[in-house]
Amino acid sequence: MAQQEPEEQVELSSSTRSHLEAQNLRPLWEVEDTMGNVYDDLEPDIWKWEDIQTAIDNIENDIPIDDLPPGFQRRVTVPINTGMENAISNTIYVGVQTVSPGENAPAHRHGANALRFTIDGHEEMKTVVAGEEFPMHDNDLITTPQWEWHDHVNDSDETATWLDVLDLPLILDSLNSTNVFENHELDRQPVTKTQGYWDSQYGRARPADEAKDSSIPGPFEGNREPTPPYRFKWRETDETLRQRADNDTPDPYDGYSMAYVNPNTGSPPLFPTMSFRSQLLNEGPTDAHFHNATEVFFVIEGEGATHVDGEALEWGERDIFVVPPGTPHHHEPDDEAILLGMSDRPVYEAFNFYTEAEA
Ligand code: 1HN
Repeated sequence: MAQQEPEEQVELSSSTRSHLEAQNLRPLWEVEDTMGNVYDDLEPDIWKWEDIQTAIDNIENDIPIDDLPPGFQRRVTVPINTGMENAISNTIYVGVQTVSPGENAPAHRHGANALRFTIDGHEEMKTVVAGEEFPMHDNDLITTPQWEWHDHVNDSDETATWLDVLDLPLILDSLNSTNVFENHELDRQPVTKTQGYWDSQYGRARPADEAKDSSIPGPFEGNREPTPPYRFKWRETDETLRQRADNDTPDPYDGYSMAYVNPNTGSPPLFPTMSFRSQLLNEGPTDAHFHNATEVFFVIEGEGATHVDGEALEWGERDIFVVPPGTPHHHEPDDEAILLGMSDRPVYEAFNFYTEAEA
């Protein structure tokens, strides 16, 4: 990813820097150089939204996107696990990105899978993926599959914020490989599709003549079905959660839980490397279990605690926390809560290594 060396170090103010350090947060352009190491002492950990918000506001005030190292203009604050120096886990990376009104995070593409989970969205905040502008509304989840061009354009009058999730540490650290990366020749990739195009290919109604867009690469021999560019609108996901809560029995460990499916297959996982769920918890504490997969959570709504290995991670809306592999854990919502659950379970499943048990 760090193909181009920064020409000069961007300077954060000393107050921004000391706040970041105190809160275990780092700017993306400074963690890139430390990628490529695997860490064995992942800790249960939580980042409170209030601290993340201060960090992203400080960074936004200090640095316009255009001042960032050429080739990687993304204003992102990265939660750093106390046992690590570059990410929240050895497989899943999360960061919180902002784009100010009128700004554009320039187009590039890479081998890592990515998605955006919108925190502060707007109809005029668009992530452009594979030729289509996807409006980012609050809690919408939008995929940026491997090797698809993507840029982020804020035509609204408000700062937009979202969670970036990538399988970057799996590729760079755990596999010690490279994230093949390319900048687009233009800051803004040409918009070649109308809004809703990718949904017409992979949504509920599809081309009857199988004339699916051929620009999605693969599957190559041995590869999983590729994930298409796709926007999961929150109002639809939220509705499905409510339907489950009204009609179904909750899972003992995860409450009422909806898997984001790969629209190409209609089944989870969303990416070959990462699986995503929205989980509604409203029936008291869940049962404790443990598994060898790593889980990262973002709190969509509500308050509560997740007990990990005897430690209570107390969370509120928009907090981010991590449950390390093999640690017994259970959730305890105060009342009703909705979590975005992210897991590297598909990596284990690919090799028949996945295990879980009641704690
Ligand atoms: C990336 O491409 C984005 O496109 C955000 O917005 C964060 C972190 C590491 C590597 C690539 C983006 C990223 C990233």
